[in-house]
Amino acid sequence: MSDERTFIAIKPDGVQRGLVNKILGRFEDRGYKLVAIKLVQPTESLLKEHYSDLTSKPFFPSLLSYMLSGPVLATVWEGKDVVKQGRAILGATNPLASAPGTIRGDFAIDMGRNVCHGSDSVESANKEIALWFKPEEVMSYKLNQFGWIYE
Ligand code: YYY
Ligand code: MG
Repeated sequence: MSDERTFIAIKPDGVQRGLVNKILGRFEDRGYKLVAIKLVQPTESLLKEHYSDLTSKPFFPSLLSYMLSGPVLATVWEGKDVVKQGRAILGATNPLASAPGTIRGDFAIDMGRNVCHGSDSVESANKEIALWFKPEEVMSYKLNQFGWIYE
């Protein structure tokens, strides 16, 4: 199915470092369809919901202050297998373990400055999209290139 969706965010360091165009470009170049985009200054309550599985981890306080440190570019991308492929485009959580050619492997060193977020399953993508976007902010439209990307 080519209508799978994922939530991809450029974290405050990615925005500050001017990496927005490069990160969005990798998804565009691959053929994925951008269906929602906005700059958000996240609140603590939004982040606690977003990272609800991590709130008891020792690194959570530093993750929270990192994510609160500036605007985040929130996006939703649509296309075949986009959740798994999106994670592959971003690279491993720890940039030192990320392959060159991935976003984190090309643009990051420390785990607490890994520049981007991607949903880890279709289920978490649905949860995250609903958390960061209102339904009317997520567009439905036909990509003109569709037939040149999908057989
Ligand atoms: O989904 P992903 O971002 O790749 O990793 P998660 O395990 O969901 O952790 C979220 C976020 O927390 C990660 O991007 C960096 C940070 N983090 C950390 O600072 N130290 C860890 N040991 C694990 C995660
Ligand atoms: Mg995660």
